Amino acid sequence: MKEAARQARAENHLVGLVPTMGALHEGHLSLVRRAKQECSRVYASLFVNPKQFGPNEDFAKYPRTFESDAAQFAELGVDALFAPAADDIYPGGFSSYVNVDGISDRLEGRSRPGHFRGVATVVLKLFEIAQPDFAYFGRKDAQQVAVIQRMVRDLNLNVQIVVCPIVREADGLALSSRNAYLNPEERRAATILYRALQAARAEIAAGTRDALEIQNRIRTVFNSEPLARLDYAEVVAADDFEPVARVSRASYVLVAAHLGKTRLLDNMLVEIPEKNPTELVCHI
Ligand code: PAJ
Repeated sequence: MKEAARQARAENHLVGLVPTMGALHEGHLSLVRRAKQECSRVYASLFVNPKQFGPNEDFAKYPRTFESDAAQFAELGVDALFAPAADDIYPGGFSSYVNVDGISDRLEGRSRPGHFRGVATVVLKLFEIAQPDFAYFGRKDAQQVAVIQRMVRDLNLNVQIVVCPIVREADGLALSSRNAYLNPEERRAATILYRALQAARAEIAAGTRDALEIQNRIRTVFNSEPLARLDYAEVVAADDFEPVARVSRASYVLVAAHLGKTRLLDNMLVEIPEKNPTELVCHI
């Protein structure tokens, strides 16, 4: 991979990298398509990163579908697939980590201690190995994007982060490799995350700016679905993930919920247009 990256740079290619853990779905593929539009060389990585899973999480049972993933990447014109073994990424004695303090400690980081340290560490390694000009990430994992953007800024990395929209099923459920864990009843109930965000959008469209009111609206929607257990509903600033009392700058409305044993995430980006700052724009 390093040799390919060196050659691409020598040939003045614009290199795009799409990091994944495989078990591909349209969300992943949308990142590859975007990269193909913007870059003359596109690399994908496929690595189920043990360091971002907690001891009681789903590392062992995380879906692994290498053959079909590799075929899908090839079909979309990915120039090289980097799929290292865990020992190659973390050889014996590995002891260097990236901690993005603050952002990493809240929300997902609180539910999953060490998760973002594992993400930031592997993503920095992938950047070093593949030397991309652009790296593509989904807004689906908004806090992950904020952690990586902060790392890029703080460590002066020579890569531009491209954030891509959330790809959803026809009924609104955000695509996720973990949706495969849902049984049919849970799958039906899982649209509650999307429906709660729609209710939050309606609340904002009606003029609500108070974070507590938006959160309460989401809680009420969740109360109508006994199969779902809300983990958190939060309104945070988009750049530093600090909670906001009112939506007065670019913010995320974030939800995390359990459907049986499966934990799902979703979010809505709320932007304040410069021209008309009173008309907030919500992206679900
Ligand atoms: P993974 O969960 O495989 O996701 C890879 C990329 O696909 C991430 O940028 C994620 O945000 C994006 N993605 C997932 N579902 C999406 C959807 N419905 N719409 C749009 N994009 C979506 O995220 C990881 O892997 C890992 O943490 C990784 C960054 C590879 C580091 O190990």
